[in-house]
Parts: sequence; C-alpha cells; structure tokens
Amino acid sequence: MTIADSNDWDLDTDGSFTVDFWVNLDSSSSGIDEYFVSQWIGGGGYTHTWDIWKGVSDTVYFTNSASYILSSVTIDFDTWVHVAVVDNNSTVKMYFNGIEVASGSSLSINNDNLPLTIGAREAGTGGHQYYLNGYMDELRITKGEALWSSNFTPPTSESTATANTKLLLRMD
Ligand SMILES: [Ca+2]
Ligand SMILES: [Ca+2]
Repeated sequence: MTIADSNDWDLDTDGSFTVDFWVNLDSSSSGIDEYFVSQWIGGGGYTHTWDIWKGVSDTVYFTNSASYILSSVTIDFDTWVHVAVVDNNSTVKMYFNGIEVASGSSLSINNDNLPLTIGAREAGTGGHQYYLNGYMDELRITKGEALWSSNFTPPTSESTATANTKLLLRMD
C-alpha cells in the first residue's frame, strides 16, 4: 500500500525518530530482496529518502540517502519479529525483538516527494517491486522521539501512540 508524501515522513526534520513494526516473513522470502517500508524508487542512485528492507543475505537494512546500517544477524522466518529503527539525533540503531542488531552514526535524510510505500518499493519503471512475502502489523512512525535507547522488551499488545506518533497502522 502507499500513502502520499507528507512532512510526517520527513524523518530528519525533528532530529530523533522511531520506526517500528512487526513482520512475519514467509520462508520463501529467504534469499530475496523484500521491502518493509520505504520512500524510495528504483534507479537514480541513492538520492532518495529512507527505507527498511531485507536483502538477499536475509539481513535488514535501514538506508538513509547516502549510507545504511545493516543487521548483524539474519531475520527469522515464519514467526513474528518486532523490528525497530531508532535515531536519537546522533546514533541510529536497529533492534530485532528489542535486541540491538545494528548501530551507526545518524545521517541526514533527504526530503523527496515519493509516497510512503509499505510492503514494496517504487520501481523506477513505474509500479512496484520487491514485494514483501509475509505479513506486517502495527507499523508506527514517530517523529521527534527516540522510543528506546537500549535493549527493550517489545510490545506484547497493540502498540500505543505517543504525542509524536505520526502514523500507526493497526492492520486489523
Ligand atoms: Ca517529503
Ligand atoms: Ca494489529
């Protein structure tokens, strides 16, 4: 699904941010590029906005324009995994089920006019590509707030919005 561009997805403007969701990937996803959430389009180099996706090595990238952080472990299949990307305005970290799996210096994120795309990314030739083969739940985008700073217990019930939450898709 896609949602039109909004200042709410321009994650850099308020410094810190958090993007988190649950995902249950089918085992047939192994070895395939698949996108969870993105403001990105194929082609044109790395001038786009940001994305969270799984590469062919089954590790997960958070890409922000010029660089990325990459999970140090592969993501599990056929089970629900909580994925979080948290930027506190100096460091960006990724967590699987509340355990830190990647860390790096936060980088500036471009502002583009691409739609927010969930479960795929825009293909440069039109349409979409790299479809997710699985399920997502409780996608939440929080701007201006780092929800976690170290390992945490992921939510055990529906995620809650804070005053800084810009998007919360229940997927129910
Ligand atoms: Ca924008
Ligand atoms: Ca739900």
